[in-house]
Amino acid sequence: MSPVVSACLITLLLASPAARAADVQVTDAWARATVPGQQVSGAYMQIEAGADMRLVGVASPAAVRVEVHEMRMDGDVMRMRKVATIDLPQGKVVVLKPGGYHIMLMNLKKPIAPGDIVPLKLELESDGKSRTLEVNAVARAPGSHAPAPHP
Ligand SMILES: [Cu+2]
Repeated sequence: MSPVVSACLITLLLASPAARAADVQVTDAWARATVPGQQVSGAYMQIEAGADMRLVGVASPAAVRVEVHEMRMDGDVMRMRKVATIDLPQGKVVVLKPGGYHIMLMNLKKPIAPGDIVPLKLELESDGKSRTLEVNAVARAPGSHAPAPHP
């Protein structure tokens, strides 16, 4: 790896809220801040697992219900569906982002303001064993160019 690339990586890691548990690395975890009246939000992050595993669920004290969703283009139509699991292959960075996989926070207990911390508990499964990984997503302003969370 070139020194330039290494320096960039270090900068990225320092700039992102990172969580590590044994062999899983989560970076750039963020949630979308809400506008008044909004009951749902989305959370996003990058996950790199050091061994094959799966994300099988997410919980959060910020929402009554939390689901893992996927959005994808079906022809010209953007469709969303709930997924039971997301595969996290060893060494591959799996990106949860607006328009793709995301964590859907439903029936929010209170509004989310930019800068708020949204705690998330990821349920991971590998080799028949499950464990949880706690991640703090930092709320960002809702007015980004990314697609808004759907109800
Ligand atoms: Cu969704």
